[in-house]
Amino acid sequence: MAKYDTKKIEPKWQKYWEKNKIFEAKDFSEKEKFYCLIEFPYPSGEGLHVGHPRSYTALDIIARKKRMEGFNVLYPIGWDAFGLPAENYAIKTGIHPRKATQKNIKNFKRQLKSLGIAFDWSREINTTDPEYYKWTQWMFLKFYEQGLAYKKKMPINWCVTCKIGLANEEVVDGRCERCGGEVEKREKEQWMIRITEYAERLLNDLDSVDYLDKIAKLQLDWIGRSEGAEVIFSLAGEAEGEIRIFTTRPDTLFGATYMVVAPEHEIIQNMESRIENLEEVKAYIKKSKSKSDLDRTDLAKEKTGVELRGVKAINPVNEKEMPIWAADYVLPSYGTGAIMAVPAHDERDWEFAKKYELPVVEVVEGGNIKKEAYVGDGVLVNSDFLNGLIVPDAIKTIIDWLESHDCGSYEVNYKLRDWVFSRQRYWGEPIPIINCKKCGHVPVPERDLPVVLPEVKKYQPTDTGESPLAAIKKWVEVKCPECGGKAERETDTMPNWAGSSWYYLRYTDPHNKNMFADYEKLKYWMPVDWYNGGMEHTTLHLLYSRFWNKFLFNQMLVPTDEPYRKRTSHGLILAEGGEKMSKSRGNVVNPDDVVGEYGADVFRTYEMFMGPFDQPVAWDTKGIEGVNRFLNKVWTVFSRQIEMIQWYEDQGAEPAYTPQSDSEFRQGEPVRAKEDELVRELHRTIKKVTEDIDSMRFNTAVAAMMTFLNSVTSAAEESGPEGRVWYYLDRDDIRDFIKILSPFAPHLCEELWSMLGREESIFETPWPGYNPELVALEEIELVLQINGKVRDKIKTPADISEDEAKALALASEKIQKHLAGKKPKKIIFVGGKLVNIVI
Ligand code: ANZ
Ligand code: ZN
Repeated sequence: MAKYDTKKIEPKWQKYWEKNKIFEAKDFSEKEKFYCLIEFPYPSGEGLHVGHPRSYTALDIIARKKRMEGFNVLYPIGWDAFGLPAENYAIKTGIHPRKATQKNIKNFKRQLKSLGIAFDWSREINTTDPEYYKWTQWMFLKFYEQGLAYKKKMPINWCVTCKIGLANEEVVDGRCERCGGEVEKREKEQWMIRITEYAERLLNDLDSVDYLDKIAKLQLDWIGRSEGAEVIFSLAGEAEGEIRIFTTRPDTLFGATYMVVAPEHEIIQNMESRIENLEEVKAYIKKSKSKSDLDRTDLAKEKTGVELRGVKAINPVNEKEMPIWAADYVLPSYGTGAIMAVPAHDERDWEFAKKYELPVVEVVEGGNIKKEAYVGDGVLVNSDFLNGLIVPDAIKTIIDWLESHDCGSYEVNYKLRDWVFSRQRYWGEPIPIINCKKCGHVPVPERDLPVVLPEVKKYQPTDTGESPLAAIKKWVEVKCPECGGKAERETDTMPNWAGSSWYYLRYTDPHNKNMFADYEKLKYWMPVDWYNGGMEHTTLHLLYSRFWNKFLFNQMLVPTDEPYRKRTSHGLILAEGGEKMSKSRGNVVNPDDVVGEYGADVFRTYEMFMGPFDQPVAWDTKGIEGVNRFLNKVWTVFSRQIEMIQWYEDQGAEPAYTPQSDSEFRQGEPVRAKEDELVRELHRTIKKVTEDIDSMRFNTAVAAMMTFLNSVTSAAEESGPEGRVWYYLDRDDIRDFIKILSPFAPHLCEELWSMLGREESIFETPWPGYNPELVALEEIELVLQINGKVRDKIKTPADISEDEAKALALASEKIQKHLAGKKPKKIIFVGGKLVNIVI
């Protein structure tokens, strides 16, 4: 018998699959399509992380099974290759990000191929390829044409020491990730994309897709829809102007005792001449600049603020004058950037009022506002015409009142903000706009796309906050496409999220030179049937790409409103012991080492076996040893059985039968010994693996196959004299078992398959069915007790009914003996387990 040699088997089948194009998807095939997608990786210099293959193997298993079930499967791969690490590496070494990226891709590709993942490599894409980002730019211009891309002053993170703008991920605990220096907010004109216009649709259409509950909920929370009212407060005395606030609790208007505006609010600038303590206010504004939004709104953090002395607002319901404060717990970017404070019924307002000794007026009964804010429901008090109403009714009444008095209206608010689409960086798609003094922002004409990233000498962002592109005069200075006059290119580049917002479309037609994808191909392939990715991408990437697709759908450029029919997520892989895997901790497991030691099939199967797929799980060397033993045993048992079958066939014996004893064997009329039990177990295993794959319970699928293999070997051990090899499964049974294992351990199974004398790839053959009768016939040992003491055990079908089980129990001789004529008081049945007779 040949040895299980992964170093020989695995490359052999990888080459075979590639040469025979087994995993290439066919456009417009008659078969039903199935589009499987994983989040394409960023090709980092560190190479593949063991976390990547968890997602890729899972969908590989699904893709391979779907193919065997007769679908035309598309399972593509590509590279999301713009981004900071390559750029920072360039800043350090001077090596062009393109070069570094190419090298990293080469390494990733080698690693992925060594894992035997059934990607359709003919559709490989790369977001940094000008042929690709030409279309990213083209789509940006569509947004611009439709008024969804606009420029606006926005705060950016500015490192005071490095004098450069930082991406959010470069700000760690409010400090610059590179130098540890102070980071402040600076205003800069940025390109924005109006995703908020789609907020309602992004929310409502969650009903039409099949996302894991926790994923849908995160999307929902991120969009953050709130219903309430906008209320207008005029300023007291001579002061011109008003303060608009958003509240979800307009019913508490009579309990509002002061106003709070964000330190960034324009009212402060407008009122400068009236504010008596302007110095103090300005000092406060400066201090709050360095805080993150999270720090500002955290309930646990101490609230701070400063009163704007000299200006007051008027409460429209009772004409009372209210002080106005600036405090950073009010964010400039939510609602209107200002609130009415109702300390009796809002926790943050309550704390703030206590600290600064502001009045607290109860307007909803039910709590103890001396001790804490009462946020619950109840009956309105101290509220004039609202008195006696319960909260929901009071909300309706007050909104009517506000609307009829022209000082407010019903309002829906979203947490979702417009998408900041500018980066002052080099390694991204140039924004295809030309800025002309006369004509304003002029789109680069379509025929001039792509706007290719020029070569630069220095990748460092400039100390004016502009992208390094701004320093390349030759590239920046162009003629205005409209008036022909002197103009300048936009030097901002797009964020990392741009290219990944539409890549799933490009896979349907990756080599198209005339369009981002042919509409007919999109119609055939879209939507993606199953998309798996990390929980960390649930809010940004998932939302951006849904939005992007919806926009293209509106433009009639894509055929479906939603890009992904189904979305699932995998848990993280942690280091042995449960810590996060990281270079600095020195606990990173390198996939190359695992493949080198155990082979790809063990690696893949282990990653599926290590724990529930959607949960975080720690790497465990013992666990991988267990899987290694399992696959080695599969090899030993089945290659031996196949050899045996071959031997019997060569003898002219009927291969479907197994000799029960030496004498039978000699007579040439063997009887198959354990057929019923083993075959039944095989069918149960097929059913379980089939269902488990569909619901991503890969770990229990592997466990079931392990159990089955144990049954096969123990059946062999129980029979026949020592040293003899018996077989209990016929060719068809072996074939079926190899098939259900094949998506997990494709190389090993393909090898066993070829040993069975089959010419085609196992992945071109149908997925095995199971015989429902055999599955239903499962037998269990039913425990029979009297007063909780075990008195007998009998074999019954697993699905035995309560009545039948009770009857059988009472019929048992041993039970009868112990009952000794006594009448049972009660008989308890636990389905599939036991009958307990109480006397
Ligand atoms: C008065 C009030 C009384 C409020 C009350 C709550 C309870 P959600 O549900 O998250 O939309 N708010 C409004 N704009 C804000 C901003 N820019 N920064 C910080 N807080 C802001 O929350 C809406 C509530 O959050 C609003 O309703 C407002 O406080 C506050 F008994 O207004 B409420
Ligand atoms: Zn012009």
